[in-house]
Amino acid sequence: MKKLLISVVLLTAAVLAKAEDVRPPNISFDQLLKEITSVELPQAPEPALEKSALPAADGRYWVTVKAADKYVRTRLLEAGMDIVEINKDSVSGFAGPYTMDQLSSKFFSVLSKVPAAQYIARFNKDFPAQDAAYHNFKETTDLLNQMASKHSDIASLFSIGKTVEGRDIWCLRINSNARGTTPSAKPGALYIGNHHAREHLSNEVPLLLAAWLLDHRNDADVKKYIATLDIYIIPMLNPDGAEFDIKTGSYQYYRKNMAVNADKSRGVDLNRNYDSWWCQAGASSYPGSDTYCGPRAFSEPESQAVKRFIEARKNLKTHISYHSYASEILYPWGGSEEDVPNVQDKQVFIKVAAEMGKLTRYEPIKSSDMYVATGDSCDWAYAAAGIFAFTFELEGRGFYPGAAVLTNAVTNNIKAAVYLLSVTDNPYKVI
Ligand code: 0X9
Ligand code: ZN
Repeated sequence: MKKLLISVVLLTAAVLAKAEDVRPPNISFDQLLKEITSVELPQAPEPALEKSALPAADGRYWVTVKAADKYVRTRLLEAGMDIVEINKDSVSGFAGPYTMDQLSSKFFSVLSKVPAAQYIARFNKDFPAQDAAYHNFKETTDLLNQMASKHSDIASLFSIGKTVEGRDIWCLRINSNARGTTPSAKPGALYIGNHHAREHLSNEVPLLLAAWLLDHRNDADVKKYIATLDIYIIPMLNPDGAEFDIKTGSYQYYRKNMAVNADKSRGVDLNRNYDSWWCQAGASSYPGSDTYCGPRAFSEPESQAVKRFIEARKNLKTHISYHSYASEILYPWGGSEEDVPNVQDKQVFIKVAAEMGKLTRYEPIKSSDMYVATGDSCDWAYAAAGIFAFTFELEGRGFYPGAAVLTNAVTNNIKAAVYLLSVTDNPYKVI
C-alpha cells in the first residue's frame, strides 16, 4: 500500500456540462476516449462554486425527530416538516428555518440534525465532478450491455456471481462462436479489474480494452484473436467497494469489499483472500485492518466467484489482474520470495512481463520484490490452474490520479493486453 495523494477538487464548466449530458452513452472506443479527454480541462479554481452548486444552501436541515405515532407525525407536518422516512419511533426529513424553530418547542424531541446539503451530498453516488470521466457501477454495467448488444455476434455478457451487497459481477466475453457460459476449447485470456475499491483506474483499463477490441474487430490481428481465442473481461470485481468509495461525492480511500465482519467492522481485502499460503505473510487476521485476509480462504463471494470461474474453464492460459498504483508488472510468486519452481514457466513469466513492460513503460518485477503478501489472486491462478497470471500496478501518483492519466494508461495498457493475446495460444513460444 502506498502513500496517498489527495487530489484538489476543481469544478469546471466543461465538467458540469458533461454531468448534465443526457444523451445515451456512446460505446465506440474513440468516443469514450474523446469523453475522457474532454474532461481534462480543470482551469482556474473557483472556490465558491462547489458550495453554491450544492442544493439547499437555504438553511434547511435533515432532521430525525421522535415520533411514535401518526398523531405526532401530523403535528410535525403542521410544523412544516417535509417527512421523508417513517421509522418505528421516529421520522426523518427536511426542515427549514421556520420548522426548526417549531421543533425547538418542548413538544418535539430532535434526535439528530445535519445541514441538508451534507445529507444530499451523501447520496451523490458518483465520482467527484473532476473525475466524471470515470465509470461508476451503473455506467460500467450500461456500457458492457451496450457492447454486448451492439456486437452480439461475437460478444456476450453474463454475471459470474453476486457481491456481498447483491450486485452482479459482470463478465464480457469475446469469442466468435461461443456465448455466455458455454464451454470453449480455444485458449483463454482473462482480464480482471478493481479487486480494490479505490483503484478506479483498474476498472477503466479493462472496460476500455473491451470497447477497443470490439471497435477494432476487423483489424487483422484482433480478428484472428477473436476467431481463435476465448477472451473474458471482468472490469469491476468489487463494485460494492467501488460504489462505497465514491458515494459521498468525495473519495473514501476504501480498499476492501463490504463484508460485515464478526466484530462489525467492514471489509475483507479480496487480494488476501485467495487460497495461496492464505494469511501467512503480508496479511492481517485483524478484521478492522485494511489487509484483513477474511475468516478463511475464499470466504468472500467475490473471490469465490473468481475461483468458480477459473475452475470451470480449463482453457484459460493467461491473465492480468489490474491494480493501482506503482507502474509495475508483477509475476509470481508474491507470497514467497522463491521463484516459481518450473524453470520454463519462470522464463515465460520474465519474457512476457518484459515485453509488456516495454509497451507500458512499467517495471517488470517478481511480485514478492514489491513485498511478500499471501492470498493474492495471481499466485492462486498460477498455482491452482497453471495460468500465466500478472498483476499490473497501473500508473498515477495516488489512487485518484484524475482524468488526465486515462488516455495514456488506457492506450498503453491496451497494447500490453493485446500482446498478451498474441501469446495466449501458446505462451511457451516466447522462450
Ligand atoms: O497489495 C496488493 O494487493 C497489491 N498492491 S495494491 O497497492 N494494489 O494493493 C499488490 C499485489 C502484489 N502481490 C504480492 N506482492 N503478493
Ligand atoms: Zn490493489
